[in-house]
Amino acid sequence: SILFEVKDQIAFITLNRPEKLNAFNREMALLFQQKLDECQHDKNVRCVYITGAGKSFCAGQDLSEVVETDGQEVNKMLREQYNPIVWKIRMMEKPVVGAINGVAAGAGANMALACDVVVATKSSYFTQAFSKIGLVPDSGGTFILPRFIGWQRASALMMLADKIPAEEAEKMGMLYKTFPDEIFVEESIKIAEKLSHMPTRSLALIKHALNFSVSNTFEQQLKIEDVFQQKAVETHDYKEGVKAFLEKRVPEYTGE
Ligand code: LHQ
Repeated sequence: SILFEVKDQIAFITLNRPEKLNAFNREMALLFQQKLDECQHDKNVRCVYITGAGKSFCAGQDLSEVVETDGQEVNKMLREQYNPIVWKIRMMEKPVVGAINGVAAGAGANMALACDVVVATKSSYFTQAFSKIGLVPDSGGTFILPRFIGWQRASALMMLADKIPAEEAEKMGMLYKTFPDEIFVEESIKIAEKLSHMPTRSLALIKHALNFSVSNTFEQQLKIEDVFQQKAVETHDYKEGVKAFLEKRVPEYTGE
């Protein structure tokens, strides 16, 4: 249910249940986590690229498997399946590209939002599908979405469960860029390639500084910048970056 390949320091994770629009069953959720862990620990991986097989990104939970689910079971699902996925994406010390190649619904939409650089095909769309079936947005959606697009729009999207075309989502601030479908794979991989050659430690620190910024005061955040900048200047890539700049050449970053 998950395809995984590491190529030129990019880990490609493909959600692969296309007949179900890549909806999650337990196996897929656990495998996804395993692959995210592998990406975190493999020094050869300097960027993670997440996409869906076929014509969709992910339709959220496979609803055919939760017909009789009770509160306790849902609690187990969130603790063991969904929460760890978005947590691992946010904690990953490397950039994660969300390559949204079709519908992103429910937990699938909110996982997409958790990625560091989200790009989408023009024909894709997002839907906070939860309320349509009597549920609450999960997978971090109630945290991330209002911070991206503002309380009012988040509130409306979560209540109405409207389908938001990618270009509109881009204008709202839910994602970085959209590309025409024909050039999407090529263009989104270019972004992953660029990130995989950048100073990985710096990108990880940027990511964590942003993680902290959502709950810190300005004063606390200035301290975070101080501490993180100290870490950044001690990396090989910083030294290489400055040296290459002064020598007017292209830097060779190692991710260390
Ligand atoms: C699916 C699904 C799907 C199964 C399409 N499941 N089969 C947490 C805790 C506990 C419980 C529940 O969930 C969660 C987290 C969540 O993610 S809740 C939200 C779950 N997701 C949804 O509610 C979305 C349901 N799907 C849809 O609304 C539509 O399918 C979308 C808008 C995604 C796509 O619409 P269409 O492009 O018109 O495709 P379709 O509806 O015709 O779907 C194609 C097939 O895929 C179809 O099967 P079939 O046998 O008729 O070809 C669907 O039944 C199946 N499918 N999503 N989530």
